Amino acid sequence: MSSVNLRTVYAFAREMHSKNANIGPIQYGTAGFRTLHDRLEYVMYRMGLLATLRSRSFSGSAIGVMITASHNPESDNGVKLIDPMGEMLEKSWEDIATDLVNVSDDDLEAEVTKIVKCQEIDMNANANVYIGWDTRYHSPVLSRAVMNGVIALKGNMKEYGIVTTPMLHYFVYSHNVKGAYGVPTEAGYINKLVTAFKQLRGDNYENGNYKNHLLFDGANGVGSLKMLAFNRKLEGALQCVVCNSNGKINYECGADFVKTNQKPPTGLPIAPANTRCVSVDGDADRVVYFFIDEDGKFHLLDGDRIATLIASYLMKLVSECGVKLNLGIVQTAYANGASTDYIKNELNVNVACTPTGVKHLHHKAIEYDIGVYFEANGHGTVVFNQQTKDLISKTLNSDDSTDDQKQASNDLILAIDIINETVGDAISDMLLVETILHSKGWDLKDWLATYDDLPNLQQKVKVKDRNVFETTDAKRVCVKPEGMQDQINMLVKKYKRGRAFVRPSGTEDVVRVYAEAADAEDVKCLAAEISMLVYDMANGVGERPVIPQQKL
Ligand code: 16G
Ligand code: MG
Repeated sequence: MSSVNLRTVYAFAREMHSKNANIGPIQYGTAGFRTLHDRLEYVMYRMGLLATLRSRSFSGSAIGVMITASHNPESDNGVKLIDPMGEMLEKSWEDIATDLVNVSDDDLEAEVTKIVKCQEIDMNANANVYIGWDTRYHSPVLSRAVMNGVIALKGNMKEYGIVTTPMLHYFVYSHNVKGAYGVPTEAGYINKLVTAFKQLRGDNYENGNYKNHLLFDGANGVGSLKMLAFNRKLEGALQCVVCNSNGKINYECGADFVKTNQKPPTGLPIAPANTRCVSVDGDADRVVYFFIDEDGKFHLLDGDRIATLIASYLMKLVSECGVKLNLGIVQTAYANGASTDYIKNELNVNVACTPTGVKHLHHKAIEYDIGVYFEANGHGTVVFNQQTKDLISKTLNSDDSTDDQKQASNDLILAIDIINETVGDAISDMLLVETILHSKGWDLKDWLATYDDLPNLQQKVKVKDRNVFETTDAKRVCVKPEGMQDQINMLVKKYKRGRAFVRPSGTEDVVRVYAEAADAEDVKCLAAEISMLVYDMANGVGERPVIPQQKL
């Protein structure tokens, strides 16, 4: 098998990154491998091997390895692989990754040989692996293990050090398309986004109710460091005050905390009522907005809101350009029912629903000329196909276009430059939202007034085996255990505008329950009733959920 000696793979594994024989199997989940940091060294080493093989299978296109546990607590870490076009690892290779991680050290060499054979990999081909990590203190050690995996298979690597997950996606893609998307460096990335942002903003940084000031909750993660770097380039075009930049990652702060608890993070300075605030997660691929009004009430503007705001802005520009394009919004079952109604009835836009997990949304979104996809948790972006980009450029450069059409197409091209099309990107999404609010002259109250969210709740139920639950129809219908869906339907029917579903989590050992209804008290009861059902149908562990007192 050519110049690469696979004995090294085994020797490195045994001497440096050995797998404890007692460790149980783990799975490449919704967003890669994720668990306690001290159980991950052998996983990282093997992902270094796998990324090298994957790169060779593409004749040397760069493959990314991102070391992060995203919004999880500080003690966790994880790893996600990035495919050549900046997308998440293809499904068939997720299974290969799972198998590679679960073999013993002694079987590792044979498993690598098997992959090379089955995938017909030319071991003389070039291999390039791009490595990045978040701010967790154990990330540098784990990155060494990834690098040793690359070295064992004689690949080349580039360390990007501490970067956001979406930055690494951008670097991989920009490199592989030979700079056509942007310069694959941190400076190149910041420059691309900031240049477009400043041009769209013009010289007036304020407009109507839009004020040039916001608080940025960086989740004590990499997002806060990078936002400081953005600030240096923005030079006041956006007055963004970076908070939560050096405490425990995701601890009582960040987008996941804010969305799940429906309350503000700790660590923000006292600010006047209605101050615009934004929270990102630990690796800065999710973003949500929020504010506290003059009565002290907390208001959240989540991924559903961001999707509708972006879609309405892009539709307006497309129509001003005078071109016909098929724009669609992609959501998951977690999208608030009110947002789906608003998209269908007010925006008159196509809306699709896919299973949870960004890759599912991304794949659906690329079916549209312009696909806007967001999970309610704030993870999402916009994708444009090549014909769309060509059509917009043609409008800009055509002598037949009016000045208004040229202006709109110019704005669209700049908006596309702000967007990181490879994956959800908190900072890029935020710059786009700021651009839109600025152009509309809106504060967060104006944005909130577009529609009223239905009260909703998410709960977790611990059961003996979460895999007894099986779902279909984008996770909205439970097909196992038998009879479960009929009982959910009966409970949901009792409540005005009731909707609920259950699904096993892809990242935690729990079953998730989602409920919404017209009334906030009703939603608590519906969620509790469904949680009780889950508990009873599947041997719940710990305390049985109870129905709130007032409804008994
Ligand atoms: C991961 C996914 C996120 C999804 C979440 C669901 C990526 C990059 N991240 O964080 O999209 O919403 O898992 O978690 O795909 P759950 O299965 O535990 O509910
Ligand atoms: Mg994340």
